[in-house]
Amino acid sequence: MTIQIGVVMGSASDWDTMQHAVQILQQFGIAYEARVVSAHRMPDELFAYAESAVPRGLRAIIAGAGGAAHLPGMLAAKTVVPVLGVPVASRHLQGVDSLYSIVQMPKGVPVATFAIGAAGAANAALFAVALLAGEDAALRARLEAFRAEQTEAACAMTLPPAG
Ligand code: RP5
Repeated sequence: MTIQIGVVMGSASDWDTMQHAVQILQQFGIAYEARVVSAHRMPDELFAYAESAVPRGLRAIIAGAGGAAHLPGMLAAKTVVPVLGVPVASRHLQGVDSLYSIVQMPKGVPVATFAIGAAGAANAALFAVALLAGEDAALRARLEAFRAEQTEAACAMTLPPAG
């Protein structure tokens, strides 16, 4: 099966967050790969990964990193495959540094940036599913069913008495 979505992260310590993206891809039966590609510790591998994305047929790359999070931007600099950036919560600045690093791409090289942490990772994967669903009616139906389930759950919510 051709890998459609790449999930990369700057460190194994990002996995707690990034596994939420992988869980969604698994749930929707998307062919994915997940690996560590550190921007500052393995820049040659980062370039090689980005340069291989088009020839390998990747449809999107979900890239998570924390701190001075160069990984998504540098991947985007080296490929036209859409890069979905996930800011990982950092030890000292709680991921605000990661968010700013990823979201503030200068004009011309975009990175689609998601929320800090697990919600961002899951949403990046759901966004990738939506991209693929544009050309896959069965996948689109599964995505619509997923959304309908959330609607049902929200409609069924009740609140406890006040006080
Ligand atoms: C970044 O530095 C990684 O994305 C990670 O979020 C952060 C800390 O990395 P480790 O020191 O845990 O390897 O490159």
